[in-house]
Amino acid sequence: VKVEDDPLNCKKMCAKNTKPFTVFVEGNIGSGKTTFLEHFRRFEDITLLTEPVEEWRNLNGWNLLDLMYKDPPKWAMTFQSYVSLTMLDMHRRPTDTPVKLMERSIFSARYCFVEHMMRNGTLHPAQFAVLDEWFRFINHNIPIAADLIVYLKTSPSIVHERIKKRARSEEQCVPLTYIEELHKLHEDWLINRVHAECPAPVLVLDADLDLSQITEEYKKSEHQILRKAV
Ligand code: DGT
Repeated sequence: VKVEDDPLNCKKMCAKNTKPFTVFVEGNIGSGKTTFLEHFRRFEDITLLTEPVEEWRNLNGWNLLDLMYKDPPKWAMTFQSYVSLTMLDMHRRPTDTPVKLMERSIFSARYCFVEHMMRNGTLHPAQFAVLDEWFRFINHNIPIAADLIVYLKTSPSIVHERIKKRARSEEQCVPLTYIEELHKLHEDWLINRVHAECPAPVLVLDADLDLSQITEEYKKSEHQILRKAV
């Protein structure tokens, strides 16, 4: 894809952005990303952007997340297209605080979820190629700020239990093998660095701990995140 100018007008959109210190919170399904974000709600001067799962569950009345789990070959492409759009919206959203905390990113969508769907054949190679071209186009032409990644590292068996307990209706049939494969893809991206690209330094936290102990673990990241907020 060759881009001459600034077709998406992102320079103008950027001018409104205050360039906050931007943190992506990453980790397997059920690793506690939302809980981590909630931990920072008590502090001032931080914008929290939780993942748009509710938008994925209701696009003009359609539950894309459910359609994707029920018939992956038919709906994966549609679902991932919409995930990319909603993620890009979060990346581009201007803030008036010095710190912005985001649940996931366009990078985990590509390197974990789309990668998985490509490897297991859920996405046809042609569908994968289109999603990958969109990702490259966005990545090269739209500024996506990233200053730190907090990786909530977990054991697949522990998050699998949590997913069963929280009983989100769409996730009832999620097998342990899927969680193990997603775990490996997060590790490859954030720890083993198999993709050329990791957009920011990675802080790894032990997110296996249960709720009574996890606050102490979350506090380990406060220094790096909050010093930008003062
Ligand atoms: P948490 O707070 O760590 O428990 O986070 P979750 O599990 O609410 O959020 P997440 O992003 O790990 O999973 C959201 C659901 O969407 C989950 O069923 C997996 C599914 N999913 C499929 N493809 C994608 C994708 O590209 N991105 C994300 N974020 N989720 C996807």
